[in-house]
Amino acid sequence: MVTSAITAQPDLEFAAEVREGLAKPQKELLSKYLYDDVGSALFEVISVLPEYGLTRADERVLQRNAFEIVEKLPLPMLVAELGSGSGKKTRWLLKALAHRQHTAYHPIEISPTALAMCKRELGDIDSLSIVGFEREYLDGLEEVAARRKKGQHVLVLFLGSTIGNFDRPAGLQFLRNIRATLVPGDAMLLGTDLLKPVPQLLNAYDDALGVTAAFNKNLLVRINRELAGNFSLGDFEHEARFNPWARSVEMHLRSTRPQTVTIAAAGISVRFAEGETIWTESSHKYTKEEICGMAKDTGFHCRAQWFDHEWPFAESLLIAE
Ligand code: AVJ
Repeated sequence: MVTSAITAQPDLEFAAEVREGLAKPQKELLSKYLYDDVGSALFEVISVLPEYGLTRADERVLQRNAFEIVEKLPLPMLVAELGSGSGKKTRWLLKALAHRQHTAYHPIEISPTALAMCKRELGDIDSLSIVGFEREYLDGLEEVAARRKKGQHVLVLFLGSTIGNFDRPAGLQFLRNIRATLVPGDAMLLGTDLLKPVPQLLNAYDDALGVTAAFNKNLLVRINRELAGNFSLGDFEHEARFNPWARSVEMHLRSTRPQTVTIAAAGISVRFAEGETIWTESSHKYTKEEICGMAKDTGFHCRAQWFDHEWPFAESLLIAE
């Protein structure tokens, strides 16, 4: 049956990527796998923790400057959001935009749960139609771009510093790929977390309540459940580190003793030395000048930037050249 083939596929891919990542000298698991239903719910909790100011800063900048941002956009336009999440922070911008033009909003998300949540959160805004795409970012963006009518521009929203999960070269490549789906005059609003003192960054990724630790360890729980693994949670601890060369905060899971873990559905047994880590996520931090440089290198120019000063964060409006 077709449906079983489709649902079987993601598991095979997950298994293959786990097998590959755990065979590397620095063991690694891809951060996109942190976001199952439990992981997404834990991230929602992280976003209200006092130590983690990022999400609130993003929302504040959008809320405070929504009308000014909209004034600088080339209307009429279609909106595509990459990784809509709950849709909460997008609300202000969409309200301001829908005030000016009837707006078609297309959230793009691989998680159907997140898509449904976003539709529920934003469904009440007047003059806004929501059509979501359950796709990878670039595939979804191509579909949205194909829907544009004559004279209509596309606005890509890439908020929440999601770009920070890419290392710098991959982030640039991603911006180039987005640019390739756009035409001159199209726009992207890019949210990025800015560099700040290291102790503040480390607290943000290692909170007192242990929510980030749970978010990180959930990846092992997920492997146990979905791939028949036997990770013993008590034998791994959460660690946040600042990498000064990459200018990123890295999350790791550290094995507290020598041990062997079996993951049946991936067909592997993996040895861990005491103290050895699995690298699960990187969150890169930027300067405001660097973002405009990245824009320039990828076929955009920086039209304007808005900042939060309580938790240094930037919203940059990039226009395709
Ligand atoms: C949602 C990717 C922006 O990197 O700060 C939060 C995820 N990880 N705490 C980030 C996250 C640990 C977050 N992003």
